Amino acid sequence: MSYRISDALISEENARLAAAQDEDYAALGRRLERGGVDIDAITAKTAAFAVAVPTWGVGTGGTRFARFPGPGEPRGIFDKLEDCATIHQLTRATPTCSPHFPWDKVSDYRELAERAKAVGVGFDAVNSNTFQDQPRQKLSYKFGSLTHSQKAVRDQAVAHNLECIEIGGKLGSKALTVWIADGSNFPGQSNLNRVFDWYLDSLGAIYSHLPGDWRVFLEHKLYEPAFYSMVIADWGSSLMAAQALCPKAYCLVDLGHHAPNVNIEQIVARLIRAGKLAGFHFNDSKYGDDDLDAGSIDPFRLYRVFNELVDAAERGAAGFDPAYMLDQSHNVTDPIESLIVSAVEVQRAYAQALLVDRPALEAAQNADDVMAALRIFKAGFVTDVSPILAEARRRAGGAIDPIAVYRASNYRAHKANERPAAAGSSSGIV
Ligand code: RM4
Ligand code: MN
Ligand code: MN
Repeated sequence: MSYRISDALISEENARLAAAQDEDYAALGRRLERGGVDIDAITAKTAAFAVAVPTWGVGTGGTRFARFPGPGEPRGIFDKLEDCATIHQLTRATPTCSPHFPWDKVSDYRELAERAKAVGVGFDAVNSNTFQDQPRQKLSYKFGSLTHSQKAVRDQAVAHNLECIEIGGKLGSKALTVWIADGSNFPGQSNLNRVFDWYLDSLGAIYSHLPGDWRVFLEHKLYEPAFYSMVIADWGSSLMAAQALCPKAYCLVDLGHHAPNVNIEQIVARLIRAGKLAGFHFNDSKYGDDDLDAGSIDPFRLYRVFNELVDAAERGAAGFDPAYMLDQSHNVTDPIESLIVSAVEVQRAYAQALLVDRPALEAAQNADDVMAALRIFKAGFVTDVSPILAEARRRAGGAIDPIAVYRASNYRAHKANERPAAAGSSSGIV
């Protein structure tokens, strides 16, 4: 029997923190009430907000130079499910995980679906992987996959995506996320126009096999691994493709996939306007696709993104139904702790954005009162909503302080015993 944190431990730890939590929640409630905001309404909305955990995020990541695995690493998807379930048990914010194939490949998907159900997690979007060659793979993706110059390679990449849809169907997923590493490292290496045609062709083939209630999420990325030109480098290319493929194709925004200083919230606003926002891969970064923990570097940016999301939800923007996922690489922290904290930070940005007084903001905008607008806009960000987040967790049976419970449980030490380390270490993203 593998170790699971007991609900009794959560209750015990919650009892220890209950008096302080009650006091903080009541104080914040009184403060918000002065501005006409009902704290319980915000707590209920926050509790309903969920973000999916990436299955590849529960293992220690790495860089091009090295990977330093920690104790009790998951050895496969069944172990990963347990870790994902633990994150949800404590945060009550991550009811689903987003699997990656072939990394999470198994021989029996019914068994996988049953195990997921038994531990209490569902499946979000399925991610295909044509950015690496797999053992015994017939044709190489070294020079591209869905946009390779050879049709046979493109067909192989399409077939892999179709397999992902088939697997996802067995797991209860409703979306396929396609991120390709295709691009060129040198000018002249490929025809910038032709590769886009091939992308549309390949995606069209995938799209024609998409079940009626599925969506396909196109993920763009500015650079890496191609350093001169990525085929789907930006939201413009992504939107052109999504509009050409229509109507179940949407554009996914990974926060780390843009040029430095780019106004991501404006991209989000435009995609919402086009009815083409698929959702997010949340993470944070200082320089590039750093895949750091959400909210760890620039929480204000995350807040600004959520401001657009809350704005869209409150005005009932047509076709607005984003999927929220984390996509991070945990190289120096315990991945479970990073994912717990990141899920909480995403929820925090949401709760804070809910506090913006939108009618007052609009009035200040219309009156050209710039300073008033800025202050109203930032009011949510400068509010410490921690008591709301803790209350949302407590009411749902989670932990007031999830990291404290996780550490008190010695979960990692238990797993180190149960999961003997695999020999050797490799570099790379996972
Ligand atoms: C990529 C991209 C994809 C993710 C892989 C692991 O940079 O963000 O979403 O699946 O990394
Ligand atoms: Mn991503
Ligand atoms: Mn990435």
